[in-house]
Amino acid sequence: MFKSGFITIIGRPNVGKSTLLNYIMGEKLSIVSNKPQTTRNNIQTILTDKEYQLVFVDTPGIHKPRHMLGEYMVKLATDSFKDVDLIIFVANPDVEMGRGDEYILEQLKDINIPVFLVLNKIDESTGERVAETLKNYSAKFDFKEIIPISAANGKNVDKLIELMKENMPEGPQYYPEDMLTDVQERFVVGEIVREKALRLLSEEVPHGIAVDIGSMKQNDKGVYKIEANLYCEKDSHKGIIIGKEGSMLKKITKYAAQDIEKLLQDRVKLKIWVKVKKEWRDNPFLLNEFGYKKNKNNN
Ligand SMILES: Nc1nc2c(ncn2[C@@H]2O[C@H](COP(=O)(O)OP(=O)(O)OP(=O)(O)O)[C@@H](O)[C@H]2O)c(=O)[nH]1
Ligand SMILES: [Mg+2]
Repeated sequence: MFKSGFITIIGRPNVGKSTLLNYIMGEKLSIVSNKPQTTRNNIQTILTDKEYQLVFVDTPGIHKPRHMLGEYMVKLATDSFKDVDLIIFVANPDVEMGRGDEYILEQLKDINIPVFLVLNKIDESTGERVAETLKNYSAKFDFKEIIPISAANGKNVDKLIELMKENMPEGPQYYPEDMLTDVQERFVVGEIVREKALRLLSEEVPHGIAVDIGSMKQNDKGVYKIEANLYCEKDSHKGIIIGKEGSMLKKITKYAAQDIEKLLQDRVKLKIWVKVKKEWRDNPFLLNEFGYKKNKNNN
């Protein structure tokens, strides 16, 4: 009997949803940073073996939006609850349960889908803290399973996958067995550039960044020539992103090219153009341009 199903991974920003997804897949398909609101699109990944196909959805962290981009992100995450077989709610035992978590749990009460509570980052926490958080959350919601894990070192992740499988209905193989994700290479390349910017820049600068891949072509020698446009919101931000004598942009380009080479398994020549688009995060036309599209994602 073949089992399959859709599993969404939700939670507040920065709890480690994308790290967990990458660990499960054994491959880096979703970008990760220590800044909240790293993930902006729903990213589907597919894990297939002889008996199961699990289709995961990594979602943006649910937060109180302050601009149209944030509204779009939160809507993607909350829409992901609807057509799934299992919901993985990720929380951090070292962060107090807040209004954000209660808001999410309220929404989950109305739908009849099993929910697992995954307490992540236990490598950074204490047994008491985990036990206490577990108690606080259980008082608010009837979770089907509660699993403390570390997505960073993989502790208990195998157990989590087993429990996921147990909760899958009988079903078809939705996707070909060698398909890992529904997002295109070009999208992942843009995300890698954005990840390096997120990691290297600070304060409000990285949150106002969008990346669009202008062109990506492989020449006769197998080298990928990639041109990326990196958009920011202010002239002052552009200066920071380029840095003194171009030093920051050089770093972003170097680290991004290294990761893109790993992804494409070939040499990469990356050129990044920094451009200013004032307040794009509140501009419906530009949001659409940058791929934050209603009804359609990741293309
Ligand atoms: N120590 C520790 N750090 C972790 C663990 N899981 C994730 N992190 C770190 O937590 C930070 C956030 O991780 P992400 O995977 O980007 O979190 P996210 O929930 O996807 O965040 P958003 O996309 O912003 O909603 C990164 O710096 C990760 O390296 C863990 O198990 N242990
Ligand atoms: Mg994420």
